[in-house]
Amino acid sequence: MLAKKMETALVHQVYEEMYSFYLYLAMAEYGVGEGMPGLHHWMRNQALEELSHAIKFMNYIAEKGGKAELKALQSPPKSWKSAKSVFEEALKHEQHITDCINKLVDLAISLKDHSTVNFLNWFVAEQVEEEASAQGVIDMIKLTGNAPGGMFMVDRELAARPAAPHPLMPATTV
Ligand code: OFO
Repeated sequence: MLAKKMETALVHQVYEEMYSFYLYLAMAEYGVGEGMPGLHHWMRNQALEELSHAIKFMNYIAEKGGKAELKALQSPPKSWKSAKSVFEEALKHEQHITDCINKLVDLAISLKDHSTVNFLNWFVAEQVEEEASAQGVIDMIKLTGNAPGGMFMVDRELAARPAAPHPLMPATTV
């Protein structure tokens, strides 16, 4: 059983993960508009990962006897000035998510909720990867983006991202 404060904070994280899903879907649409199929593919797969994160939180809340009441999502931005600014915003967003996860861990520790600390540790590790992958694309754009055909090469790299696992697969844990 979760403390009410912990349950409310975890349910809010479902919102954060769903907004991440929505934000990355919007960024994928930027790729369609700019003729960058690789960026579209990369962001669609990132969005699917975020959906799987939301489901992971929902499953855990359910396992602990709680209920994730879903809130309305805020609209994501519609446009960016460049592919680089898309990934800079993605990195900023991931830093915000890292902060959210750290605050959840702090709360779970203060409540001596060991199972929630254990659950959240997966996300602590995941955030290192999430920030590094957005930073990696920014670095690649800085290195090659201004060269002739540079963005074409970047887009080809983005297209090589492996497909995300089915986002509803974690549902097997309930
Ligand atoms: Fe991007 O890691 Fe979840 O939100």
